[in-house]
Amino acid sequence: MIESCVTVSLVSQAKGGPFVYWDDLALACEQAASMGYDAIEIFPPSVDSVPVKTLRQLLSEHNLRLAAVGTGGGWVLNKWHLCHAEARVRQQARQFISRVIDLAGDFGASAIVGSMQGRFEGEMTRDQALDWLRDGLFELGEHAKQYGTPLLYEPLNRYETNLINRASDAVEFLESIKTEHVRVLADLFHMNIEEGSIADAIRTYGSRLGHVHFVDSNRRAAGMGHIDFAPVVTALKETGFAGFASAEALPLPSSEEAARQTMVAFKQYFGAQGPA
Ligand code: LER
Ligand code: MN
Repeated sequence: MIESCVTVSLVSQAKGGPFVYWDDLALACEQAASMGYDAIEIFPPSVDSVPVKTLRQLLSEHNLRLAAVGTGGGWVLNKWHLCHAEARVRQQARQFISRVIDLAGDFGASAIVGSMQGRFEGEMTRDQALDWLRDGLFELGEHAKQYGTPLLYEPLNRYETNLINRASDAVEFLESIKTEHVRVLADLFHMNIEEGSIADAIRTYGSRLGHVHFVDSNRRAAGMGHIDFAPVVTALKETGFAGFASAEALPLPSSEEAARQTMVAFKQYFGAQGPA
């Protein structure tokens, strides 16, 4: 079964970013539940800043689950990433992600490695950067194993990373990581830029798919851009995907409207109850 999810950013420095809700966890949970969402995904600045007890209470009160926790706060606030030229910074990135895995794992949720994958620049070669990324994802995937939740690796478009942008390259790379605990996060916005066919790319990911950022071509809520969602959803169903389709979209024209519009699209493409 595919479940519905909506994103909440707790990183004020990421303003302008593609998150539906901002800062107010209680309001986000209340509106998400009232619209019929199954879960929320949070993007925190750090593990220590997450109000764990309040989060647990809100989830329970609104019958929501925590689907995933982003790690991009480590990049936004500290410029850490997994293939940084300095070993000390790569280690800080691993520690940051490892702690997010522990936080998310306690909720039965996955951590996401998006911006924290980094990029190569200067003297560094692409192969060197990919070796560091591979080592990092292997170690962190193995760390996630204890929670029974895969680590989610998110290929990004060319303007955000020069490492891996397309499904075919991502699959080849993932096959070189000797762990079962890393799955792909397919973000439809990035894929719209990089793939010839988003539906074919989803089939390429197949059983490696762990999570979807469900959003339109212009990063607005699904239905507000020009992605043809019918073949995308057909491909998701064909692959047997049973994770979360998460609204990671700009809060336009408002958070509430972006959440509502995504739910309209979920119902249109997945059926009356939303994703299923
Ligand atoms: C960044 O563009 C993105 O899509 C996020 O999900 C990664 O943290
Ligand atoms: Mn994304």
